[in-house]
Amino acid sequence: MIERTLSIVKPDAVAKHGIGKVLARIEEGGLEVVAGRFLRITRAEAEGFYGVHRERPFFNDLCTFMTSGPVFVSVLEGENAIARYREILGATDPAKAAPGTVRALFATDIEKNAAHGSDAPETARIEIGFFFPGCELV
Ligand code: IDP
Ligand code: MG
Repeated sequence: MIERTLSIVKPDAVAKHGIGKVLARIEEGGLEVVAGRFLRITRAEAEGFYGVHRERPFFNDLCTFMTSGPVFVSVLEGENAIARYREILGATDPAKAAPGTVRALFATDIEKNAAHGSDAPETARIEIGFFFPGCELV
């Protein structure tokens, strides 16, 4: 099934000049970039975006990290894009991420883990609408 998913190249990977390297893996992985924005996330946006994690002990630090520098947010499209992009990213904890994945290559630790990918169709739809409010899914 052709899907769309939301990608964020997080502040740590942007600071390491990793935007192009992540995009290269996306494109080599058979996914297409169909929308993109370079921006600095506000505190309120970070808290809203990661609202499902509000009760987790790492929530405050995560929001501080996500607002610490610019990010590159994009919409990816392709066959099974949601699962495929999460394969390209690797596990949340870079210590557990498969060799060659974005997080194995570029992440610093479980928090500063280089990039975000949506985890399911419903969250992808919500997350895409969060940063690309005019972008209707067909
Ligand atoms: P995911 O990004 O692989 O879907 P989630 O469990 O949804 O992982 O967590 C969202 C983000 O919160 C992670 O990408 C990471 O930046 C951060 N995070 C997750 N677990 C921890 C933790 O145990 N300590 C610190 N930060 C964490
Ligand atoms: Mg997640």
